[in-house]
Amino acid sequence: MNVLPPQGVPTTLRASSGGTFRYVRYLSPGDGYANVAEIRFFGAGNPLPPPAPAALQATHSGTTANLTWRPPPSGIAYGYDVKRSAAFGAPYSVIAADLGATVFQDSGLIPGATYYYVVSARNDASESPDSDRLILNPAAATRLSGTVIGTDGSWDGTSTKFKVFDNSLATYFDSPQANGGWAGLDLGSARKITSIRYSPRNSTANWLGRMVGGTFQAADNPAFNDAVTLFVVPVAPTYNVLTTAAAGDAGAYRYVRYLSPNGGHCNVSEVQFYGSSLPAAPGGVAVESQGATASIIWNNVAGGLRYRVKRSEASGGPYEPVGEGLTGSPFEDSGLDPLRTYYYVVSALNEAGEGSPSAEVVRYSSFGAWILAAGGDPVAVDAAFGADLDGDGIANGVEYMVPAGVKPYGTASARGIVAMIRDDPSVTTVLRVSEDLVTWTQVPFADSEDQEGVPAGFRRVGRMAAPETGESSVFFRFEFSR
Ligand SMILES: [Ca+2]
Ligand SMILES: [Ca+2]
Repeated sequence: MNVLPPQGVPTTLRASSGGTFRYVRYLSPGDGYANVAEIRFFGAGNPLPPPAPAALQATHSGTTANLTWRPPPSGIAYGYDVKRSAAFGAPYSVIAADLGATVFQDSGLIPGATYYYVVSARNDASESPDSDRLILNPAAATRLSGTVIGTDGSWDGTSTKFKVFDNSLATYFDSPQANGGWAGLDLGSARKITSIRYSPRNSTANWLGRMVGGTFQAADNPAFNDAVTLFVVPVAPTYNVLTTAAAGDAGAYRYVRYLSPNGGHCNVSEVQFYGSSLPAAPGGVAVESQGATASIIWNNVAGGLRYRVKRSEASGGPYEPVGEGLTGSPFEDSGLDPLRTYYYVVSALNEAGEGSPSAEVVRYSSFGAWILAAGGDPVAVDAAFGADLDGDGIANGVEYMVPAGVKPYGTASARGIVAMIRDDPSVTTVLRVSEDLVTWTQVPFADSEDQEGVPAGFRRVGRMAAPETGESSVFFRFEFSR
């Protein structure tokens, strides 16, 4: 050990030398009195991934932030990766890998800029999930205000719960009761808490321990029944500065508070809650498509920091994300099957999470696009492949597949049929032949050698055969199905 280990949780150390041994021990340093609460030795085998580190928090000043966290509450963790993002929704970068201690100083920051941090734990097996997210310098606009609620009165007649929210580190709450005191806010409506900042009673170090084990909570009722825990103060905090804590990923709640540990008299000089509401669904969503690509556009919404585009091949979903971390419209989707219909929705994200999806927009198949171009509604009954949108006696599918019709083709020695059909593999095309218009026999056909003048998306096909002996006339027909 070369750092002070945290109390109350196991610290895992990587064994430094190989070989096999029968005897193992812990040897105390000088003046250590062999003080240690518990030791466990682990041998060969593959440990499970550890749970995420806990209680990530930071103090910062100027260009430097000092991060601390707690080891995972169980499992084996040899090292820690610190990850940072300088923008909401941007990927995290590992800025420190395989740290042996639960502290890290990040320097070179832009003063006042917002940074996002998570920490993961490692062992020989794998990496833990990321810790709760720490937002350093949360945007001032996301600071929440509300009506102060909590334990009435004070020890000294002046240090009431209102001192917790008066923006002064010099004033603090000193509850008349040692246990169970609390101070909080009624936010007026449910908000998702994204960040917490706090500072202990600003006096001498004597009072700092009174916050250890104190809990930040959120609830949907002022009695805090069934409250959820956002953060537990892990160690005696530094005084005269605000510590920023990672808020647990809970839902949106109207009531938030700091609940004192027993014996703490709810001593705390200042608490700030930050949060957001989920962004609204984007409007103005539309899609333009050309072949295998589609361009999705939308209107950005207030409070939306990033956007997500999701796609499905069925109306109503389920949708899969295809565009992530987008800062705005448009998003270009590619690799599409031109003949398939795709359904898109767009949602906005911010620190509170993902807002409701937009109305669905449709990128039609080429047949659907043809119906649209013909003035029809692709989902209407008369737009079906076998229906007749314009009432001219020719089915939609036939008009779509052979817009120029079918031509007989004959010479002295051979006769047959030729047509320019759409190159749509979702449609099955069959050629049949009959002599009496009663019995129809399927016959093969082939691409013509002459493809000159055939527009993109079509091909010329046909069948040529010599007349059989005694044959008078012969009829051909193409059949299309999908
Ligand atoms: Ca204060
Ligand atoms: Ca028709």
